[in-house]
Amino acid sequence: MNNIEYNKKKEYYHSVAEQTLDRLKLDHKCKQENLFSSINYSLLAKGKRIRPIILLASCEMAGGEIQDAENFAAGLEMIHNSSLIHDDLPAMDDDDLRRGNPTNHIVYGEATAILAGDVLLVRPFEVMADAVNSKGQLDAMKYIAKCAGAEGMMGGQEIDLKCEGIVADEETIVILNKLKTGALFKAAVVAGVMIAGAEKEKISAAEEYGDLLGLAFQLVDDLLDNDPDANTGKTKGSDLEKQKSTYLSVYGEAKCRELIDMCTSKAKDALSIFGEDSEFLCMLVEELATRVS
Ligand code: GRG
Repeated sequence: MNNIEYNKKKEYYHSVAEQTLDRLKLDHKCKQENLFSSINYSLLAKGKRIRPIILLASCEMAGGEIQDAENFAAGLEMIHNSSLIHDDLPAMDDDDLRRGNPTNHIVYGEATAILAGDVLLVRPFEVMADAVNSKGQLDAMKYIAKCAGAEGMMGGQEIDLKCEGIVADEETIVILNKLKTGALFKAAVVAGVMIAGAEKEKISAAEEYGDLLGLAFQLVDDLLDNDPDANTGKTKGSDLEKQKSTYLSVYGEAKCRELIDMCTSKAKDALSIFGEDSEFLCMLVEELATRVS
């Protein structure tokens, strides 16, 4: 697959994600329209949509049909958006800029932002349940729930909050990032292959790729948070200001870059069981390693 074919494919997955989010959005006239508006303010803002892109690509890589994965891809993006809204709240990271826009609670107030985040956590299970037609899809829904919950992203956030203002050790930093950021990436790849009905070895390969991609993604994120030229759409240097231990503070820039290369190469190896069908996800992990936003 050359770069033009890769970009075309990525644009296709991106448009499927956007169309599905649009199809599933809540925007009818009712008394709680303000809540719908708050939800759509965050959900329909320009995100990179990496998690749904990965889920759709992973389903195709394992021989599945895109239509069977659409609601799961959109559901996962909703959960991601729920976590961003809650993460930005004063009780958590207290940020006022997200995707280049004022954060949800700045525009709609804290109480409505909490509700918008709550809806974006339950609505996914409604839209995924609507689409369940196979054991693989049911397994995917359960896997996504586990990765989002206390043993996944939310558990990682709890560790992160406890680490504010202290110098965390390397083991803690690795676990917190594996859960907080890595779990939803792993959910994306694994749910995709489950929906396709893949066997155990392929699910294990997807888990390995997801863990490595998540690690590489967070390493890059920590570098970008500290790079004045990077376009992150967030307030720069907030980790430093909140005295958070990050990969950058623990390893330094040179080792972070070394680890990004190593994770990228191992992630590609992990997908060898899928042969040529893994080309898109191999190119994606490479692109994410060199991203600037
Ligand atoms: C209520 C679901 C829920 C969660 C509560 C707040 C929280 C627990 C977890 C926070 C998890 C979090 C914000 C992790 C950071 C993950 C991360 C690297 C986000 C940035 O992802 P991108 O770059 O963002 O894909 P875009 O804007 O492109 O979607």
